[in-house]
Amino acid sequence: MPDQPFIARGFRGRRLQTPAGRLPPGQYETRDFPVLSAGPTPRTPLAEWDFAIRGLDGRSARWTWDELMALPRETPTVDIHCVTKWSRFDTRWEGVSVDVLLAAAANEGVSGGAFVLAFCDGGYTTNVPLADVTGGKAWIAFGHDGAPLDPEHGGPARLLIPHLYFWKSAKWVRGLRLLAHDARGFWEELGYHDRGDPWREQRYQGDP
Ligand SMILES: Nc1nc2c(c(=O)[nH]1)N[C@H]1C(S)=C(S)[C@@H](COP(=O)(O)O)O[C@H]1N2
Ligand SMILES: [Mo]
Repeated sequence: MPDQPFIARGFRGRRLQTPAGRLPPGQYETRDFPVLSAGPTPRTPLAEWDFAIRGLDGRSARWTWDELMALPRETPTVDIHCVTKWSRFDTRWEGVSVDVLLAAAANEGVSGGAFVLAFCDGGYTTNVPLADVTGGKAWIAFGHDGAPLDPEHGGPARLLIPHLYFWKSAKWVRGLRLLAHDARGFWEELGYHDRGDPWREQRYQGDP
């Protein structure tokens, strides 16, 4: 008979020693990587996959998968915070900075306003201020923990905006629509916050 009759995957049976000051209010640390998806996992062949930045006037910049792979990459290690209250520390990603894509789009004359709506395979959307995806704070991530990003976690590519609640990190992302005015995405329409800063506990519409 085994020492321990039953251990759920990832269950550790003790409280983690979470360093003070690293957890946003109301969060707890986990070492699991839960999957939270509002629908089935879409499977788009890479040959059909592209990423687009759509400007205000209808123009857009577009990258095939191979073109995205040819861009300079970064390997951020970041803490992530889900609005359902779990946080994971030191998650390791590989991706292209959104700054790189926006600069290339601007070179092609694709411009927008102060807001962004991310769109995805499967129809998910989420809105963020432009300032939250510029200045080295957001990536189109296609690697996690040294391996290609698992489809459950948004592969082939997801948005990664670690300083906001994780619902803003749109899985299976296919592009960013640049907007002059904020337009709510999937969870925001259902009452979640337009910005979602975990340090200010911006969980729901009406939170500060
Ligand atoms: N396309 C898409 N992206 C999504 C979601 C989703 O349902 N569909 N869920 C969001 C939510 S609520 C969270 S917490 C994270 C979960 O990412 P994970 O499944 O990799 O943990 O993805 C976010 N991005
Ligand atoms: Mo979430």
